Amino acid sequence: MKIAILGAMPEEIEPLLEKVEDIVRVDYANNTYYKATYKGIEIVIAYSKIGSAFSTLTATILLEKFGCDKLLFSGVAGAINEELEIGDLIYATKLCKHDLDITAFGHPHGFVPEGKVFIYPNEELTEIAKEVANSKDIELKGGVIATGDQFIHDNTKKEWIKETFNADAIEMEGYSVALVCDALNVPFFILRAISDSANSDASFDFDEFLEKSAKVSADFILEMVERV
Ligand code: 4EH
Repeated sequence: MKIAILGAMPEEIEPLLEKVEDIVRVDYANNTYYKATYKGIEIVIAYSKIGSAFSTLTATILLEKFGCDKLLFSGVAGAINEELEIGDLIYATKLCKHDLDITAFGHPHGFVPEGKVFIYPNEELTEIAKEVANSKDIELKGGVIATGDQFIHDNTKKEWIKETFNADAIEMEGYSVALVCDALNVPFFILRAISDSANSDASFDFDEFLEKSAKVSADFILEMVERV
């Protein structure tokens, strides 16, 4: 077994790199991959760079070149659901791509022919996450995560995404990573800790809480690795 742990930004994987052992750096396809072990388990860690294009590339390489047979995403997200506060953990029950739009041809938002509006993460990994949360007394919420190639910092846009997809949180990589794993039949799990509320304060909140929230997510992911 070899587990991929993917983030989008350096800050999202730094807390992981601090805790793993036997790190070997591999440079490939304009990115750096960190082979390592955690409690004897083989892992490969990388950050993709921001957005769906880069995260598609990195997820594909983690599975196809490095041979990872499970993928865990760790990072931060903007809150759409009013019940989510900065620092809260949310895993994806399903993911969609909110900016995918060929509605001009009569298709629903987020849909293209031969694609899916929603992609569903692995149930066993989700159960493991619930076990970790229970045993450590950590509050963990599940919900719809909407991905798009935009940093959302606007209430009108946020409300539209909430109404159109019933989304709870927003980010820029989850759906594309899910799409790669789904196509290659690799079990995956997407975890995010809230860094902002995707409103007019979002860019300030994001800068303030990125590191702290990224660590909340990374610490939880490492707990999961032990149980996978
Ligand atoms: O990888 C991108 C980062 C923001 S862009 C998506 N990540 C963080 C999740 C996220 C998010 N996505 C969309 C957190 N809050 C979000 C939001 N909308 N409100 C970035 C940030 N800092 C520097 C450069 N780019």
